[in-house]
This record gives sequence, structure tokens and C-alpha cells, in this order.
Amino acid sequence: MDEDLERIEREIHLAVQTPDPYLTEIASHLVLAGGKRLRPVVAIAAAQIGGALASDDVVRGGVACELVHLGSLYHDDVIDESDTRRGVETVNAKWGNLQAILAGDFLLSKASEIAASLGTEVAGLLARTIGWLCQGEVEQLRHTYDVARSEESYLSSITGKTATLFGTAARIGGIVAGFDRPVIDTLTDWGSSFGMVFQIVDDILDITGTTERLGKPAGHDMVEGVYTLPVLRTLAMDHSVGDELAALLGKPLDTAERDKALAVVRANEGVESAATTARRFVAEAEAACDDLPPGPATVALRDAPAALLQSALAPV
Ligand code: GRG
Repeated sequence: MDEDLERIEREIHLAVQTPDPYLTEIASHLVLAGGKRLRPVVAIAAAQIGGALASDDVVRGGVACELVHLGSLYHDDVIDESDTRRGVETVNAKWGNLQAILAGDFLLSKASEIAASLGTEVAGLLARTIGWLCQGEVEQLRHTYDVARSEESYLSSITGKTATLFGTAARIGGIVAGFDRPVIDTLTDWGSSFGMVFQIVDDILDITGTTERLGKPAGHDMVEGVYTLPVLRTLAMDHSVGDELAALLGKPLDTAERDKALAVVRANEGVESAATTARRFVAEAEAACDDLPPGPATVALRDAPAALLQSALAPV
């Protein structure tokens, strides 16, 4: 895996080089700040279920997904007016919103160029995925500060903004590796289910995590008016718990209000209830693995979602 990570790094760094040192600096900013490179790792793992090593084209396909992820983060930080990400200043904070939008667009163009070099199917898939990300984000925006937000809205938003890109990364791994259609479809299902677990875990950690672990104080989503599954489940509770939380939310929060809202969610079953939903997606991802060829890569795909959820629920 270390070797695969090096291959990923080489391709990403190559993709963000431009003839203009100013644009290169801005486009490289978040790449240099780190990140887990999960989407290319997923593409590579998916391509390896047949037992062969991932080709350079598989790595490039995974990097195309990572560049879409990065581009979406550039834009997301503008939308949220965030000033830190991955422990460094955001592009919008350092250079300004216009630069962040344009550099984000540049990353999307690089992703599209790589995808096109892998064939029309991959190019079409990546283009559709960018659209799904935007749809998921718009669904989230539409319900900002909405204490009556439905679970349907939440699930539809995280499907679009997070799960589809993991599904696409796994699918591209399968397409570029040349697998049969049913295997490609199963890999896509695995990726989408894994992506749902990933986002629910992210949302649980925003409630339970420490500032040290998160790199920002917990409760950030509630402050921003994004009511995620643990919060929606708490809002739906009776015995006045839901009413108490609803009275706090529905508007921007100061630090004391945020801490109060966090205390209400933490003291009740919202997190455990969200984890139960995450377990349903873990089971879906595991079931998909029953239809994949047996081998070490399939075992890794089977184990990853439960391990991810467990890591979020374990005390630190
Ligand atoms: C321009 C493609 C594009 C989209 C515009 C702004 C937007 C619409 C979408 C943003 C979607 C978004 C921010 C989803 C959150 C995804 C998420 C869970 C990010 C964290 O991913 P990690 O943990 O991050 O993999 P690292 O830093 O490890 O890469």
C-alpha cells in the first residue's frame, strides 16, 4: 500500500503543475497540506479484487476522483467561509474567494482531462458525479437552519455530496481493470454504501469528537445550520428533548449555545441511533463483497466499513 500511496502522490502532484507558478501554488495548496487520499485508495483496492496489481491508468482514474474531491473542497470552503482545512489556511482565506473558485475549477478541469484519457465511459461517469455532488450540496443548502429537515433530505444530500464519489472511484477501478459488468456494478454498490458510512461517521464525529481529533471544535455543523443524522434523531425524540434542542437551533449559534446543543445531543440516543443507520450501510457494503471474487482485496473491502464505524464509536 505504501507503494500505491507513492504512485498516487506522484500523479496528483503532476496534475496540479501548470505553466503559471501562481496558479500552481494555489492549485497545490491543499494537496501539499495532506489528506488521506481515500478515493484513489478505493479505486486501487477495487481494481485489485482480481488479484492483479493496479495499472497506472487505475491510479490515474483514482486521482481524477481525488481532484474532484479537492475541487469540491475549494468551493465548499468558499461557501462556508472557512478559514482552515487540513490544519492550514484555506485558499479563500489566503488568496481570496475568486482565486479559490478558479483554482477549484482548474482542479475539476484536470480531473476531466484525466477521465477523458481513460475513455468516454469514465469521462461521462465523472461528469455525472460532479453533477451529483452539486445536487447533494444544493439539497443541504436548501435546508440550512431547518429544524424540520427530513431524514430523506439528509440521506439524499449525503448520497450526492459524498457517497456517489466513493461509488464512482470504485466503479472506475473496476472499469479500468476491465472487469465484467456485474462485478463493476457490485463494486459501485460497495463504494456507495461505504460512502454513506463514511459521511454518517463524519457527522457522528462532529458531535462526539474532541477539538484535537477534529482540528476544529465539535458542533461545527450545528453552528453552520447543517442538521445531520444524530441531530435529526435527537430533534425527533419525545420527553421534551426534541423541543429543547429545536428551541436552541434554527439560527446561528454562539459558543455557549453550541455547547448547550452539543450537551443535549450527547446526553441522548441520537448518536447511537445514527450509528444503527450506519450499520445498515455497513451490512450493505459487506453483502456486496459476497458477490466479488474472494481474495485479499475483497477482504479489505469487506472489513473497511465496519472498522471505520468502530473507530468513530471507540473512545479516544
Ligand atoms: C465543484 C465538484 C464541485 C462541487 C460543488 C461544494 C460542493 C459542490 C460539494 C462539497 C461536498 C463536500 C464538501 C462533501 C464533504 C465530503 C467529505 C466528507 C469530505 C472529507 O473527506 P476526507 O475525510 O478529507 O476524505 P481528506 O482531507 O482526508 O481528503
